Amino acid sequence: MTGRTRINIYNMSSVQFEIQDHIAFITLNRPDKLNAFNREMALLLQNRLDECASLHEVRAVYITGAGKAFSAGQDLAEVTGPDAPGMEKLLAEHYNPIITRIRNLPKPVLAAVGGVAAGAGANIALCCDVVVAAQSASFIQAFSKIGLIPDSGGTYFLPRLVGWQKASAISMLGDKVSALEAERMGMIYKVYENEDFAGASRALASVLAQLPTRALALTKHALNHSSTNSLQAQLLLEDELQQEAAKTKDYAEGVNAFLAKRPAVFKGE
Ligand code: T3D
Repeated sequence: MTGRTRINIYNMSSVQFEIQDHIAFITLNRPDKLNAFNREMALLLQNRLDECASLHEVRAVYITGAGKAFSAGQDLAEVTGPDAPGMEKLLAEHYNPIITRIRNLPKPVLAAVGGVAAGAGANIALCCDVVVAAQSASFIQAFSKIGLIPDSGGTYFLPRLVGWQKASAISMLGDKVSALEAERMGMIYKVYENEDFAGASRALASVLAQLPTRALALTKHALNHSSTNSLQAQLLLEDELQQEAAKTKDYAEGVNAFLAKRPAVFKGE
């Protein structure tokens, strides 16, 4: 399969999926509900993330939302009534598996937040490896407004991203944090002007897709352990992972390209 190959699958579905130039584009697609998660969407997203993990041609994942939102979190119309799944099921079967899949996916995952990201929608974005936003986007820990606590890793990622005090206040007050403020406090990587957002975020995904994929996966693995390991344990882990990175073809290519004073061409091998 060539790098230019485009695969369009499931494009009428609540989770659109296509692969182009080694990037898997995942679009949360319930725009009339601000891409709020119902059960179907939560399970489909898990399936698509599994495909991203298993397909060799995928070297970066780009998650965004259709229309004016990234995602408004749980579809609140689905949490009441006799057929409501119940909180235990929502976390165990919907959100926790999504967060776990994104963190364990051995490829970089970029969240492109073009509008509001609220509740679980915000925390799914914030658990990604690189988070960028349009200037008009915002992040809301909406949970306290409806009597819940931040889930989907919110209490894990937020204090690590922005520090305890900001995390605590944002979580309790449910503030609407603008994209620029989110960037300033280290919650996200970068903000683009609205008119540049789609092109610039896709270009960034393209950069990620051309980097040495296995080294990025090992970097992700190391970072996943960094906040719970002691320094000694982390040094040992780096040692182990660096030895693995040094066995890749991309490492040989990187060194050869440097010495030959030419750009490296990485293949993710
Ligand atoms: O039991 C559990 O809940 C467990 C779940 C845990 C995980 C969670 O994610 S909890 C947090 C759930 N999310 C929220 O509480 C956010 C609710 N939404 C909002 O606060 C606002 O919609 C926003 C701040 C996100 C955006 O405001 P705005 O003014 O831009 O849009 P809007 O007019 O409020 O919403 C537009 C439409 O989307 C509207 O539908 P309508 O009236 O045009 O037919 C609105 O009802 C719908 N919508 C927005 N968010 C949700 C939703 N529908 C269902 N569920 C939503 N979360």
